[in-house]
Amino acid sequence: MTDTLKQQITRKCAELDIPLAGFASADRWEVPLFEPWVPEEFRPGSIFPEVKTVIVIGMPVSLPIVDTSPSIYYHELYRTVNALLDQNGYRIASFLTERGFPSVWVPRDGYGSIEVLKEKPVAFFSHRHAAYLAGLGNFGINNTLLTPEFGPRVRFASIFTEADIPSDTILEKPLCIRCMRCVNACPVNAIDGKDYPSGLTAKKACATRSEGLSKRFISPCGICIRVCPVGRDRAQYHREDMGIYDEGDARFSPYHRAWKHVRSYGGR
Ligand code: B12
Repeated sequence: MTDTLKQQITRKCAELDIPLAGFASADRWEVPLFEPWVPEEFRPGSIFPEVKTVIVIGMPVSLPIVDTSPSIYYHELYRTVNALLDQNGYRIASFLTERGFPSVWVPRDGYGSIEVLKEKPVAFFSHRHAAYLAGLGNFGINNTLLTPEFGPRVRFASIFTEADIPSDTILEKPLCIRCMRCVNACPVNAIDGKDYPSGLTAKKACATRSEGLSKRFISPCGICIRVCPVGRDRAQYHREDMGIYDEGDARFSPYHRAWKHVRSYGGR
């Protein structure tokens, strides 16, 4: 039996070491699932009118490196994962286009600089909403998309394709346990503690912090994704005990020493 296109794409993702891939019909953006919903001009059909399906790929940021953030170490990881996401998104779009299904990738971010974001903290397409509609996870109080595999420690890119591919099931059961660790840990009090989407991140405060860190070569911040207890990556890296973030907990002093060491080099 020949593979379906969905199976071929899933296999291609496995070959590219992409652990998460989900599929959402572009029609899913047309039925608001909560308010405020994605404004019309930000939907796939407004950006690439031929689109039938959005494929979302997710690549993790490794927990032990995120644990050192803000640091040059997380900064380098962020840049590396970003480059891989964009290259892989481009490759999958080319793979489909060559097989007769015109496709384009959407870069993982899509903004020129943090100065631009401070004026207008919005990109032309939201990967978090795409990942949600493609069944990869659901929103946490920290305003990111939490996944069963990596909690919020995963970055996304999307592919718009003319191919009509069956959608994945949206994950209804909330993953966020409302522990409020992200709210309490945010150094600029940007997270208000309400459930998404009524809860909002103070985008300007968050972007301004990121700007400061960027001047020191240690952006982005990442603290709200670091302290999230959700995600199987915690067990994978043996970091399930959240006492690790209590700097006074002597059981974890080797970790605290390691973070202090890493943070002391490579940035300002
Ligand atoms: C701009 C941006 C930022 C800004 C603003 C953050 C914010 N809260 O929006 C800053 C620099 C502060 C930032 C910070 C971070 N970011 Co950021 N960021 C983005 C970016 C580039 C665009 C987001 C966007 O504009 N989406 C489009 C709009 C339509 O969506 P929206 O803002 O959610 O709008 C909704 C509501 O506001 C509402 N709405 C109501 N009224 C109106 C009016 C208008 C005009 C609009 C447009 C919308 C709107 O409608 C929308 C639908 O519900 C995305 C990449 C991308 N292109 O998706 C990454 C992204 C969201 N960031 C990401 C991450 C990880 C972070 C950080 C953790 C830093 C880090 N990298 O370590 C922090 C987390 C901050 C937080 N807790 O929210 C990841 C999230 C991954 C995940 N698992 O969810 C993304 C998806 C990047 C990626 N490719 O993976 N980010």
